[in-house]
Amino acid sequence: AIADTLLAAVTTSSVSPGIFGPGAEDILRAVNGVRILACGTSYHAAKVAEYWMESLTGLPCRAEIASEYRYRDSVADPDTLIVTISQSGETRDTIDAMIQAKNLGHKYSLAICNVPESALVRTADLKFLTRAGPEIGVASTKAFTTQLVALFLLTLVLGRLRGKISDQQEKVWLEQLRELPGLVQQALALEPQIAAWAEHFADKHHALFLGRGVHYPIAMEGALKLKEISYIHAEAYPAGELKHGPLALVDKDMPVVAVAPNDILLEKLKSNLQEVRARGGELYVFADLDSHFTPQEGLHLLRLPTNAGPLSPIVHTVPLQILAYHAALCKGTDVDKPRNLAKSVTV
Ligand code: F1P
Repeated sequence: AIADTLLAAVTTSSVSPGIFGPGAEDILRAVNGVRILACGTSYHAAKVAEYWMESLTGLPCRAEIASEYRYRDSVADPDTLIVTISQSGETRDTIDAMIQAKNLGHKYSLAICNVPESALVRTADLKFLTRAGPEIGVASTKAFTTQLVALFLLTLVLGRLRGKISDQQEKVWLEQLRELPGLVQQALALEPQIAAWAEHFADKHHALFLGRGVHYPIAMEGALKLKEISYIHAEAYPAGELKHGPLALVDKDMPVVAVAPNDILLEKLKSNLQEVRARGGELYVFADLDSHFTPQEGLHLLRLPTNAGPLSPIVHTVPLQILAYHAALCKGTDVDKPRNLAKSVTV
């Protein structure tokens, strides 16, 4: 019953939260793939969805940077759903990428957006409003986590319409979605410890963020937040790529942040982290409550709640946002109005 209610809400309702627009359910039934276009933080949400979509719905899914896609002659499959994501709904690159997709032959578009009256929402065939409320600052934070929730719901609906997600499985995930605010609260409670970590970042010029699988885009988002508001240069790498280049940079002056949930990739990640330690890199690890780490010098560890399954990327986002915030406070930068950045990039 819960699953059916959700399905109805997100396919036919004109009331938030739901996917609405003419023929929404028929369109979602007809699509044979998903291509997601977005910029900045919203692009990182798209990258998370790429993992969710392919593993939970079986639909091919590709996330692309809208500012690149809009200028390229991509091959269009008309039945591939174009999903655009934007906090502001006014990002020129994202709007033009959606128009480009239509010109290339894509039949259907869906906008996931925080601002109902925005140009992006007006242009898309289907709309999914996140209604996170306005971001106070320039950097997108709560918009990102709600974009992820919307993308997870879209994944559930597409998976269910394709018979890939059972009623029972859907019930479990919906229950986990209901528990999400409590898990985020627990992550927020780590703020004092994260603030103490941030002091170690304030005098550094570079930081490296590592993650694997669906948490690699979360590492990307952590690096972007640190760059945007503290002006510390930060890069994110999938941890398995360390040995293909970035290991050359590791030394004691470049903190290495690891997104380390207790999932099937944890053991692989741990061996990547040992490679960092062996070269004198200081590790700042966000683990889950139920994962085992042997204490060692140079390994700073904080524990989030027990692993949240497919919703883990949402929980793991929060401490990275707090880390960037406190690093910025330590450096005295303006967290709400970072230099050179605009709230929405309309040109
Ligand atoms: C995209 C974005 C933000 C970033 C900054 C500049 O915005 O890159 O992710 O934090 O505000 O714009 P949007 O399309 O999600 O509104």
